[in-house]
Amino acid sequence: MSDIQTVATAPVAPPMPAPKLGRWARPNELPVIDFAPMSGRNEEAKERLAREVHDACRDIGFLTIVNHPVPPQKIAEIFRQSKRFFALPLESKMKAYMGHSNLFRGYLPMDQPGQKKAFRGKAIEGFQPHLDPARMKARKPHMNEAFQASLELPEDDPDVVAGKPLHGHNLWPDDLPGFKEAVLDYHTTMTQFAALLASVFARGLSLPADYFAQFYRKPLIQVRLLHYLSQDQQAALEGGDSRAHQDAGGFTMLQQDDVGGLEIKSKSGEWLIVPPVENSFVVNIGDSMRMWTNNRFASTLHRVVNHYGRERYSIGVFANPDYDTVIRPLSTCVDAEHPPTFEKMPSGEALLFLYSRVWPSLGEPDKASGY
Ligand SMILES: O=C(O)CCC(=O)C(=O)O
Ligand SMILES: [Fe+2]
Repeated sequence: MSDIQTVATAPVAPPMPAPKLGRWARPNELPVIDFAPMSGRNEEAKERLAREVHDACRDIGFLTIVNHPVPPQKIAEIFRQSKRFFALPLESKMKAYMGHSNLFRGYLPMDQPGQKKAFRGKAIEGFQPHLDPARMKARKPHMNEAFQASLELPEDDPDVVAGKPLHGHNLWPDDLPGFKEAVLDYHTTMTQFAALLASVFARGLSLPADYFAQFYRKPLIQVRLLHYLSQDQQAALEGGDSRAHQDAGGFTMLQQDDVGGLEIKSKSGEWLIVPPVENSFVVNIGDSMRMWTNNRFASTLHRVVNHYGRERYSIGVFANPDYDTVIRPLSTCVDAEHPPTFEKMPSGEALLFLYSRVWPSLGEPDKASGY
């Protein structure tokens, strides 16, 4: 008698394809755009710049910006503060643990996905398409930790009083003088830079320069400090690849140090390593802007693979619009050849659903409120 038993099994999803190593992008493969005209008075130069940015957003969804208005001292200072924070003992960092609030702010330790599922918000078709359950399950260890902060709102802020999701105060370590001030200062500076970028996107899309300002009045802009350990090549590749993603908000403004490791998926399917350029920002389009532009702008898949034998620090700023923003395809991006691909997306609820999926144990419902 055979001792092999047949057991009824559920259909098994095909295995994920093996991830491929990236290669350094060649100088002409990723656009480097000079923002100097934005601080001058030459309107023609500004229009040219807006067109250049538009084409880069359409063709690649990633660009490197030099001669931007963010002072180098502010960038040096936020990196310095980030290194101070991550150098704290785990116990001190855990005082600001993201699980202590339901606002998705504070400290996320290395590779500790939550277990409890408490989905909030609303699933939107076509938003964050990479997040299928099979991919979520196939995540491999990726050695990074993060600290996240957003607009600091007092208890008596009307939206906080009303219990509006994602509105409130940040979590801070209690033994790091100057950290809170530096993070909030960077948040303010980057909110201004976001407004400038949004005006350049608007011009490029044949809209009034202040068009997006109506959606960024009390925006859910996040500053995310990130710290990656170096892993051996295979582990770094598997961990990074299993977290390949498209950003969710309007756009992202990223500082990376000189280690390298950010990789973007090209149209031909290759992974291109984005070369660090001193004093630059890497800016990329997120899903919200892709949807605003009716899929004209690309929200490109990217990942971080650090196998360079050095720790890596980066600082992402995610330009999410106001919670109540309803995203509809822009009129200048719709015509007979490009019919609308969706009707409308409630931005806040879509973000809330995303956050409660990627950080599930932190998705506790808000206190009793109309939301
Ligand atoms: O660390 C980086 O360079 C990129 C991080 C990133 O893509 C993200 O946090 O969305
Ligand atoms: Fe990203």
